[in-house]
Amino acid sequence: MSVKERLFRKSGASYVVLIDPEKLDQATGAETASRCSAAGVDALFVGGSTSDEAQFERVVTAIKSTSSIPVIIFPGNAHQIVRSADAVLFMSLLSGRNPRFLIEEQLKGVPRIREYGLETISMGYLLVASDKPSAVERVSQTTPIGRDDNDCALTHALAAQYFGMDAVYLEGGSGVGLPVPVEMVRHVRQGISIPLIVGGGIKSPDDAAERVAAGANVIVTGNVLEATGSARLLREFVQAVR
Ligand code: 1GP
Repeated sequence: MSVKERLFRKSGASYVVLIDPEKLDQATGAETASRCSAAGVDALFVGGSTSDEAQFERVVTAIKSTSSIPVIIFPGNAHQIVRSADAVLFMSLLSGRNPRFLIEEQLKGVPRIREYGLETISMGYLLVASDKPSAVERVSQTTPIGRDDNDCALTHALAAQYFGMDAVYLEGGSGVGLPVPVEMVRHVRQGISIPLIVGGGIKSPDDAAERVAAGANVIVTGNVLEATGSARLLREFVQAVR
């Protein structure tokens, strides 16, 4: 079964944990992956703002050597395409108008994806405004979609679908105070037929469950588990999403 088929279940939603190799060493990365796997987390996204390629590769390799959980690169730039991963999100920041993140970084990544034979999961990445500017907004220098602009979000999501992309990601931004509004998740879900990933600022199993009820196919969390590291909270997230 491909990583894509495992990520986008035929029934029920998936829960993914985001790991940033800049914030942990190999041992901690491997330990976190084992804990996620034991709790029933469906996959790991590995990505971040770092461009330290060697550190990125070390953490992914350590995770793969200790755990069978699928590792999917969620690249911040083309340097984060590494051989040891299972798949890569081939994503375009469609909500922005910065050519670097629409197509330029992707072109830089193509030769390595080809060389390593990595599975690609194509994704329209849509940044949604929160209570404060997110790191993605700062780094990409793009304007997010307004929190109440449901039609703008849907139009962009449909553009991803019409391009033939595998999925849409509604991103609130890592570590923000307010996740993507439930109403926006519902509006986009009702208008598209491809899988919908939602992440950024999700802090509780209830936050996650509300977005699954509104139609999210995949929920992504990062900071909440980095802060607590709690195995119980991990299991609660798995239960809430399923
Ligand atoms: C960021 O959606 C992810 O791309 C995770 O965000 O760290 O806020 O959970 P958080």
